[in-house]
Amino acid sequence: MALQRIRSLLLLLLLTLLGLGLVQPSYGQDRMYHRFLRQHVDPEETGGNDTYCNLMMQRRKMTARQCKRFNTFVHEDIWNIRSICSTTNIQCKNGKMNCHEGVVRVTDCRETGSSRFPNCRYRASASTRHVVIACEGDPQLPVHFDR
Ligand code: PAX
Repeated sequence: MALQRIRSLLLLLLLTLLGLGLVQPSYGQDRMYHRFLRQHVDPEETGGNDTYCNLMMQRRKMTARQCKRFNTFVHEDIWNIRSICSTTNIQCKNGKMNCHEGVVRVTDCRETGSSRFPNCRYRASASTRHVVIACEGDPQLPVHFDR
């Protein structure tokens, strides 16, 4: 009985702290990190051709509701990508100062003019280029592909 009361009080305390914003659930950041992984990280492939983009944009669920117009896949180990988060902070397109830049191997997939949902079609462009990503949390994790 006493144990049950303590449990209820602890639950109430946790809900109060959450309500006051004193305890931050890491769920949001975790969700964004996993979305970043799904949309932008493909260490296995070197990509580079239209077939790759057509397949990967579908496989990574960026053509389910509409054709995402532009998306970059980074062909580096996740640890290399995460290490970009520890470089100097620079300004993101939205003005926030949590962006970082690095040079990585990528495939940029751009929707073609004749592409029509649900038959999304892409043109690939493979390169090694500067990218800018936004990072958040502790540890710092990539959450957004800026440019
Ligand atoms: P996103 O949707 O813009 O951002 P994307 O990779 O799916 O990214 P929600 O909850 O959805 O609103 N965001 C940020 N979080 C933290 N810190 C900063 N600075 C920040 N800026 C944005 C994913 C989430 O990150 C949040 C943002 O609000 C989202 O959270 O690019 C359009 C898409 O093209 C990709 C990247 C974008 O999709 P645009 O036109 O807005 O710049 N993309 C773009 C790409 O893959 N490669 C590229 O080279 C470029 C230029």
